[in-house]
Parts: sequence; C-alpha cells; structure tokens
Amino acid sequence: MLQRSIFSRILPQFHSANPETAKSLLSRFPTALLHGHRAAAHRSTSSLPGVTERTLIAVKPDGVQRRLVGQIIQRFEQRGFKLVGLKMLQVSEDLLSQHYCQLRTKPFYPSLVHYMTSGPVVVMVWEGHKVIQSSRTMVGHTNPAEAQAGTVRGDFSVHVSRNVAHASDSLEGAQREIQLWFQGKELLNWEGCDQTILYEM
Ligand code: IDP
Ligand code: MG
Repeated sequence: MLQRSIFSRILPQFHSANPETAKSLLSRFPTALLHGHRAAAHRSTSSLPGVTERTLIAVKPDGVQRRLVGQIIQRFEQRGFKLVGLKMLQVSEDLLSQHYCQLRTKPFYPSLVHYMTSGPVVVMVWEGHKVIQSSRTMVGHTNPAEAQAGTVRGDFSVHVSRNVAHASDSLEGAQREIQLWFQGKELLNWEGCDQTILYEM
C-alpha cells in the first residue's frame, strides 16, 4: 500500500505528460502487487530439505533463576532459527525420568532430578537447517569447564551439575523429546518473512 500511495503521488505529474501510459500503469499496479505476493508465498521453506528440522532446547532451573532466558533465546533468534514452540513449566519427576531415561543408572541421577525439579524451566522448539547439530555447538560441552567461550555453557556456567541449558543430541532424541514435552497443537507452523534471505530458494 505504501508503494501504491507513493506511486499515486507522482502519477498526476506523469499523467499530464503521458495520460494513456499512466492509466495503464495504475490499472496494472494491484495485479503486479498480488503476483509478487503470490510468488513470495509460493517459495515456501517447507519444500527445502532439512530446513524444517526441529530440536528441543530448555533453559534449566539455574538459567531461569539467573534471568538468562532472554539471552539464550536471543542467541537462537539472531542465528536465524525459528521459534515454533515455547512454554514455562515446573517439571514433574515422571516427565524428567522419561526425558533422562538413559541416565537413570548414573550415580548423579538423584541430584540431577533434584536440580531439574528445583524450579521452573523454559522449554522451546527451534526449527531450521541442521538446527540439532548447530544448537549442540551453541550450547556447548556438557561440562562447562570444557565448554568453549561463546557457547551458552561456556559463557554462563562453571560446573557440570548446573549447566544452564539443554539441547537434544540427535534427530531421534529431538523427536522423542519434542513429543514428550509438547502436544502437537502447541507447535506452530509459520512462514518467516526472512526465510528467502536465510536460505537459497
Ligand atoms: P548433555 O546435557 O550435554 O546432553 P548428558 O550426558 O545427556 O549431557 O547429561 C544430561 C545432564 O545431566 C547434563 O546436562 C548435566 O545437567 C547432568 N550431568 C551429566 N553428567 C553429570 C555429572 O557428572 N555430574 C552431575 N551432573 C551431570
Ligand atoms: Mg543429553
């Protein structure tokens, strides 16, 4: 509409010089706009392989307590990933035991349950090309002492027992965890207007 109003303002001068061309340009303007809009909508990212990969990211209770939620979300947004699900909840031991089912026999498991149920967590589903691999890199090594500076754990934590964030570690793991934490209707499929800039269509 902005383009149309700019066009209408310059049109009168053009109209007096060349009335037929001006009339024809104006009549075609909405159609051209519509075609442009349709063409953009047609280039949906869902047709690109791997672009709709999804992963589960969680800000653990220490991250919430330390008011790190915004900074962690910002890292994923500025990287170019798309947020498709988000909620805050107090985790039940039952949900947690399913989430960490492979760790139940570990000596640290009881303290892990205590830590993860000590306060609310913020869980999210992020979408994008190779988001599982990229987000593992962004979150960093499990042990913050070994995590690179620039990663979430490398920047915001010091000990493995309080490492601020979770990221799914594989495609199967991500699918299992997303289903565990979210109902289908809680995840939104939306077209990001930046997708044609982030990806080659
Ligand atoms: P990950 O979170 O990097 O995928 P996992 O091995 O899956 O690492 O462990 C899950 C979580 O269990 C870790 O993020 C951390 O909170 C906790 N954890 C892992 N190893 C230890 C440990 O040696 N001591 C205490 N907590 C641990
Ligand atoms: Mg893990």
